[in-house]
Amino acid sequence: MLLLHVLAYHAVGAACAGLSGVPHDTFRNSKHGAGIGARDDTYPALLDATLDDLRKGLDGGAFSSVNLVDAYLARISEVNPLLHAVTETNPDARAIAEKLDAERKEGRKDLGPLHGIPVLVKNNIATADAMNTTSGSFALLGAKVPEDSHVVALLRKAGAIILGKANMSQWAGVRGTNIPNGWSAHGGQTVGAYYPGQDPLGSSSGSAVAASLGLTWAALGTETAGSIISASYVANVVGIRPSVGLTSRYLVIPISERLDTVGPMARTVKDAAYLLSAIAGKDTKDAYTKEIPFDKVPNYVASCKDSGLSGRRLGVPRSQFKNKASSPAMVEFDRALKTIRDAGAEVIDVELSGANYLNEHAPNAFADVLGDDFFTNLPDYLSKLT
Ligand SMILES: *[C@@H]1O[C@H](CO)[C@@H](O)[C@H](O)[C@H]1NC(C)=O
Ligand SMILES: CC(=O)N[C@H]1CO[C@H](CO)[C@@H](O)[C@@H]1O
Repeated sequence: MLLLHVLAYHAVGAACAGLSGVPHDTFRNSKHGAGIGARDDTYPALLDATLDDLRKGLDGGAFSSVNLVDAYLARISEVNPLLHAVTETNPDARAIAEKLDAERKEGRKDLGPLHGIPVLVKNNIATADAMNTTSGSFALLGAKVPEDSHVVALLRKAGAIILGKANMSQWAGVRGTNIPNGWSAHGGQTVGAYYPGQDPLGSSSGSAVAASLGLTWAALGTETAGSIISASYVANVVGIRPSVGLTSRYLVIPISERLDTVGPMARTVKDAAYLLSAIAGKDTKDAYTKEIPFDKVPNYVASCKDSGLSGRRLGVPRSQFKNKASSPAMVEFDRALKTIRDAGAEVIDVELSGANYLNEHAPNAFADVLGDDFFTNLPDYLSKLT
């Protein structure tokens, strides 16, 4: 735990207390996880707060969604000049939070699972609000979308507050073959929070750094080839790459319809599962979602229990990462496999014969598919702009 992870800890309750009178510096110097005042001691730092913690605080009246939005925005403005994880914040976030607070106060029984919870989304996921959706490019600054992307519409339906847009590698990494991870013209250079100048990988760089630092409860990223997974592992957060078509790509700035997918990035597996449950499902505007083999989205959260891995079988395609054999990450990888085995799963080595064949006989096939799809999928997105 380095640099910003130890610089400033905001207990949720303390941060909220801070915004209702306690001076900012008081909680800034508070110990990791500690709160200020009796009612705050039961809440962890924003950095560690899970959905269950936040819901408990909101339902119990210890703090409001307005308090949460204020606390997260304060934290974003504190670290963003250094890390550039967030490109824009939502000028309407507070007003939305007020409305959701009022609904909660009415004691309504039909509140969504994310009611009043702030979420950041990657800047290629369209929001039909005051914010821009640019994929990091000035070419799209000021462009208007006809409506929310399907995943954002689902988040709003679940009660989430779209807090802002997370920075990313411009055009999700296809601006050029040799540009820095996490850099975009519109958002600047995202930097990882673990040591000065840390490469955040990408392209969902801002989503990962923001989730890891508690600038938001959790964030959405997108992945074509590694953009959720790699940004997540260097930020020490949980990233899930859903099967293509499990989450709709409608009004998500594309690279390739055959590979793109929208997924959750959060600090715990269970929180990633909550977010995935909120955004998965069929959408008439993304034909790939027709292939989802079930009508009702499974309860991913219910699988987050100690016995969740027992009886499962996982394949490890070792020949695919031969060139990583000497990486220190492999030591941790094998340690993780042991943890997974200890949790009751069977772990076997597998060969991905199709991938091996492609590597050997058509090493450019992957880039060709991306390039071809980008040429048709991007104009299709642009044609929807109003
Ligand atoms: C969106 O971009 C426009 C510039 O075209 C800018 O004026 C506006 O402030 C941006 N929106 C947000 C929320 O930053
Ligand atoms: C919200 C915010 O802090 N946005 C910043 C993101 O990064 C760009 C470029 O570095 C700044 O100009 C924005 O102010």
